[in-house]
Amino acid sequence: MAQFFVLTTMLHCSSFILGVLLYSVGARAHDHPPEQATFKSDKFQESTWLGKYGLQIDQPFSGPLSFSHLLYTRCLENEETKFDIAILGMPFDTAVTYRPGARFGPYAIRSGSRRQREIRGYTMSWAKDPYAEGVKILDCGDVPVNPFDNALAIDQMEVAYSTLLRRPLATPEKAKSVIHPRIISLGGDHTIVLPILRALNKIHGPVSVIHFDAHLDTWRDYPGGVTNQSRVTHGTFFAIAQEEGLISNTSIHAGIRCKLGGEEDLENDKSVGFQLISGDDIDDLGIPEIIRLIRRRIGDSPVYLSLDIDVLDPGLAPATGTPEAGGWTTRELKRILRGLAGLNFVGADIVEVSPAYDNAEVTGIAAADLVHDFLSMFLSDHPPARREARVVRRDEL
Ligand SMILES: [Mn+2]
Repeated sequence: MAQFFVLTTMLHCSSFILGVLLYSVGARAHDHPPEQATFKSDKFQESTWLGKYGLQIDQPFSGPLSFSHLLYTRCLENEETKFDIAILGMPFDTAVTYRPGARFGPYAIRSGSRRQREIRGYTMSWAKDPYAEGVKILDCGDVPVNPFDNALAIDQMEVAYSTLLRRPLATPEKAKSVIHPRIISLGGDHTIVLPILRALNKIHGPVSVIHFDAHLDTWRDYPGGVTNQSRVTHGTFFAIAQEEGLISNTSIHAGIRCKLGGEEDLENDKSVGFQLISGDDIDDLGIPEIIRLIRRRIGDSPVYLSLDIDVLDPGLAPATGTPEAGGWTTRELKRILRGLAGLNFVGADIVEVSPAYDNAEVTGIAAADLVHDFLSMFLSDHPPARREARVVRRDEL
């Protein structure tokens, strides 16, 4: 008992001493005035925000959400709005075979782009800043797709795309051979490409397709589908596009690795007009050969690029509807995209980003970065020269 008394007295004493110490530290801090910012010139004596700080850009982590902080414009309704390249969201996800949620893809890609902005768009890999080329790039908002009626939603997407495609260019003098605005669509599940191809067909006729994906997306039908509308899915839209004469027979897939019904799926795929580069080909052929094969297949024809985020390994892009193990890395894909610059691109998309399955925005950030690559690719006449490695010499260490 005596020992207990001694112990508690000691504890009381030590907490008293600690309290006194803390109080004196606090009192000393209050002896000094609060820290004052020091300014470079007298002009910062004003008391209003604008007088003192003037116009400031939003921080990367603040402000309304638009792609790379571009002006968010409702281009479909503002009929006078002109642009050369439009970012357009298509939040449609009601034709998927597995995990839904890609309706939040445009939101996730815009959110993943928050550290990107017009004043900081230069990349060493492209040796280019797409925002410094004198062309007008706008975030044109989202198509207000109906979430209950797929036929209606698909018509809305086609009409929206056609509407923007028919706008005159904002800076035709910069456009070289491009006559119509180019649209980068943010999906949405992959079905959005059917209305896009329908709209493109009215302007360009049949186009070739470069298709990055883990899956073929050329099924003729989905098992159990007994109505015409049930044929229209994110796994069948290319077959429907081919039947409608929207795509030429010089298209190509890259990154394919999904399980198939058998060899007959590959035969059918060929009949839809696609050559195939598999996921494994990145090891067996290498990136330069993959680029060469794609360029040889496409030639000078008008080409549409469709990028399903599931071409990436699920470890690097987990937030997608139908993930497949063993995919490409983001870096590999970016290098292939650089090799495609100079082809006759009429449009591009990035689809199947489904952020409910994301971790730390990994997928949204990767997708936003790929959209930045699309912009550089659209605005480059040829692939960038490989940058010489910057070797750090011993005497520089
Ligand atoms: Mn797909």
